[in-house]
Amino acid sequence: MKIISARVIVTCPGRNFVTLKIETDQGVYGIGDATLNGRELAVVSYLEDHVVPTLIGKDPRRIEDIWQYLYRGAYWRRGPVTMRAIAAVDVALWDIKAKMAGMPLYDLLGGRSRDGVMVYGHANGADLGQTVDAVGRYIDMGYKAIRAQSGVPGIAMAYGVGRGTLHYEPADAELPTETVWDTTKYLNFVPKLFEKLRDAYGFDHHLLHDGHHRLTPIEAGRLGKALEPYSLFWLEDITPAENQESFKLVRQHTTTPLAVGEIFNTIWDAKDLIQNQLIDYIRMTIVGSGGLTHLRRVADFASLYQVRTGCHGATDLSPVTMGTALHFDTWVPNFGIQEYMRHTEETDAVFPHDYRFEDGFLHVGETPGHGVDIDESLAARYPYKPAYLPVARLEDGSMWNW
Ligand code: CS2
Ligand code: MG
Repeated sequence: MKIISARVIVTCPGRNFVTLKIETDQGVYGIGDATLNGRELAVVSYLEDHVVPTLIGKDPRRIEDIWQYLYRGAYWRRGPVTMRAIAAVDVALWDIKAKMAGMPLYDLLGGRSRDGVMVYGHANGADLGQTVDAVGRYIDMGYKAIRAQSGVPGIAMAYGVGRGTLHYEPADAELPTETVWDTTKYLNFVPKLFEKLRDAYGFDHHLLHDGHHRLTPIEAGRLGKALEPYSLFWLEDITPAENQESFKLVRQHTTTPLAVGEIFNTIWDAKDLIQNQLIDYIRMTIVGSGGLTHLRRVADFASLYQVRTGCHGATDLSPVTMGTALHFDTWVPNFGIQEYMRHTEETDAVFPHDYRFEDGFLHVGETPGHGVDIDESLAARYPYKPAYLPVARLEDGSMWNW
């Protein structure tokens, strides 16, 4: 069996997506997601100029060997661009293998560990009242778990407050939007938000919050401690994680569960956090971490330390990643939760899929493969449109973390 073509498809049904389509001499094809929000074209070039030429003629059944070839063969290892390109190839090959086996991907991985995948949605509002109402809407939609992000008094564009109610797309301009951040205002506000939410809805639903890399470790410990009365499911990205050891400082001060990893791209970014049990959930994703081949290694390693999965699932991860992640989530023994930021109808039309939401859970279909396709003629109607993530500065103008 041979790979006869590998094509990169860029489409922008409301936001940019990069998809790799691998075709074989047996007439079976697979697709993989390679989207890197704000840096899409870097991955397009990495794939088209440096990966695709090496794939033609290779046996698509040799998934592990091709993964090792692309990882070790690049010489320059790791990084978000490299690992997304590898992920796109890896997922397309797993899609092909499952199609050839006539199995939904979860079956090929080892079968079901659960009937459905618990997901969390994104409730947000410009102020505390609107956010409380938004959480109520998600409860009415049947969600068991809801992330709450709110505008913060005195902060013009707080993280996670989107345009509209169901969809949140942070990449909002042809050059990065400059936002202003103030940690004191944020720290004074967030405990009030969760006190209000628990007063309004009680403790029967999981509540989550994303700190989005904004705090120092001691500030993170302070917030985690202040939120303990409200029993969060997790506090995410509460401090930058390049220095994995800094989470020891956070852990010393709080029992609020910690989640991190959406910007990680190999196990090396998370190894110390996991083996020292400095986190409770690992957020690494299929698209961001070199595909299924690498992410299941991360999950197995995490299971040794009772760390569970909590895959990132924002709108800028395509339905191909969501579909593949759901097969992974359906199989993985140490599953925690799956983020589910809904895609727009335009996006869902470009990427027809068989997964479905029901009563707070997502369910994979039984289609052989990962159950997601791409409508190339529809995709062609949405040309690439440059869009960048915002940047953040402190009130004195210093660069900060968005
Ligand atoms: C966020 C994302 O979903 C999340 O947890 O951190 O919205 C993140 O900001 C985007 O994926 C960045 O493109
Ligand atoms: Mg996040």
